[in-house]
Amino acid sequence: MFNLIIFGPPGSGKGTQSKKITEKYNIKHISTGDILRNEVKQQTELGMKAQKLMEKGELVPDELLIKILHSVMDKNKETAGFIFDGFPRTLVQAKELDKLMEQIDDSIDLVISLEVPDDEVVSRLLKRAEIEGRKDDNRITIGNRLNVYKEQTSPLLDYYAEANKLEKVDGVGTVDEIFNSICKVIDKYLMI
Ligand code: B4P
Repeated sequence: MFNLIIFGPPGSGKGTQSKKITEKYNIKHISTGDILRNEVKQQTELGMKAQKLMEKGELVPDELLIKILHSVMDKNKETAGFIFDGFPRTLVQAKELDKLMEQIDDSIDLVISLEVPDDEVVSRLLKRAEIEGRKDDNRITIGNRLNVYKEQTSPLLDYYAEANKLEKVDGVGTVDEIFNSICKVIDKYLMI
């Protein structure tokens, strides 16, 4: 299996690039943001718990995310690999993901970090707000999401750098330019 994490601040293009990676490399895309938004839409018990936190730009508790992940991985045992988009976001989640991978005799192969400056992500997310009207894409919540990213999520960069799994990619440019840079990193790893 080939297992990849796509990492970066909110609005860095994780979701956008994951869709293209999934198509090209035929691996299963797991977006915890999409899963949570779907739960909110259906107003499930989990969705109702997550909604308030997401609208404030806070993280949903680790134990809920770990349960979700466990269940999605379990339903996709036949896949050629996974692309994790928006997960892990805390050290607890990263360690739990390592454990889940171990249970299936596998591991995370590569972590691609999309490097995008704050002013660029803010302008992308404000633009998306006009098009899609996502409740967490407003100036105040975006500011909080960036703070949460810096405090709780960015320390994972050290975790994966120490494990020799981290590759940084410039996340500024056209979607296709960035995708080409990502493919070069993946192909080098897979030695295509
Ligand atoms: P996510 O859905 O993961 O939201 P995100 O970080 O904003 O990234 P997203 O994938 O949507 O955006 P993208 O960068 O592709 O999470 C939302 C919330 O869910 C979190 O705040 C949290 O509350 C909760 N959550 C999710 N996972 C969790 C976890 N593991 N633990 C706890 N809580 C969790 O794209 C952004 C915009 O940029 C798009 O409009 C896109 O079109 C545009 N764009 C992309 N590439 C571009 C480019 N190259 N140039 C210009 N624009 C571009």
